[in-house]
Amino acid sequence: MHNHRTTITQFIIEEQRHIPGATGDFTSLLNDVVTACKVISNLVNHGALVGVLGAAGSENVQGEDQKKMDVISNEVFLKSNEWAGHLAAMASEEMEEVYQIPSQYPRGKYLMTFDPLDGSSNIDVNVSVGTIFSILRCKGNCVNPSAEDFLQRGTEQVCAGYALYGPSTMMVLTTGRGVNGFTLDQNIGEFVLTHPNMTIPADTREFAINASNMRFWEAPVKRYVDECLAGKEGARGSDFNMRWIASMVAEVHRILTRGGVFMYPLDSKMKAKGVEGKLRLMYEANPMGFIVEQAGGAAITGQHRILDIQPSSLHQRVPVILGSKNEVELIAKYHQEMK
Ligand code: AHM
Ligand code: MG
Repeated sequence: MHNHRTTITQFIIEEQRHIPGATGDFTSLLNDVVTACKVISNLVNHGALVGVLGAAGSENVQGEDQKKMDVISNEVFLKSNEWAGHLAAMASEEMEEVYQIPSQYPRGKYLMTFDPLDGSSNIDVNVSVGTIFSILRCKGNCVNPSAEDFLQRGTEQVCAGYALYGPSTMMVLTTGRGVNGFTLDQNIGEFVLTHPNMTIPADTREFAINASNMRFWEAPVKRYVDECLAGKEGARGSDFNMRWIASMVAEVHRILTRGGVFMYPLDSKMKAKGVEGKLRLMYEANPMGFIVEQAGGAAITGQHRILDIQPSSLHQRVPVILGSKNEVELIAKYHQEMK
């Protein structure tokens, strides 16, 4: 007999049946997000063949050099999601201001934030990159929402997800009822449920941090990493492994698959510049925090749970420490003890 596989569309429609009063709007919005990710996946996959590698020659709002694919992916996401009438507005890592839905289209009841191509420094060297998105309800002015309308805590997210453009293209999603992973079957052009109910093991012996910043780290992070590096002979009594891909999506995906801890902590170099972290709250830390918690892990700044932060601006940065629960709790304890 033919082996039926659940497509992402079927999965989302079945999920929607659990949401009282759902109208189908959300299902349709997610379908448009999925389409955008398939388009980006196709472009990333063809790389130099379609002329999308290299620098765009511009800077984004954060003063970072944009890659051609940063600009193209942003455009793909906007165009795929602006027309259907599900969104009141969008906000992206690549745009300083809120993106208003063009006047010829109806406005909807959701807000979406996204990082169209996370880890884009990896694109030219053919290493995994991804797309991250977070969906919120529009609670205030849904005609021309302002940045303030987006400033909701991570606990308010209706849905968060990422697409990973790696050896396979995958989509990982949560609507607050666990985490599920889908793999793109290029032959039929559909994401298929391959990783139901993803969970993060509570314990791990693997950590990820950019060690070139070691001399700037604060004491609790330095203590944690020193103890990992000391291995069997040290305080932890166990050898640890280390990874750093410089693509948060790939990093989080590894942690969802086999456990681990990811850290981009606050350091003295950032403090001297008056910045609060490297990663952005609204379209990196919150969606990833939601996914990680839904998979049984934890996500903190060091001092606080990420999802509890009351955002103060659209492009706010925060320190991020996430992954296997027991390790994240240990790092939180070091922050408490060394206050
Ligand atoms: P981006 O959104 O501009 O690509 O930056 C975010 C990325 C994360 O994916 C990754 O964890 C981090 O920046 C890597 O930073 P570094 O280059 O300092 O190692
Ligand atoms: Mg990013």
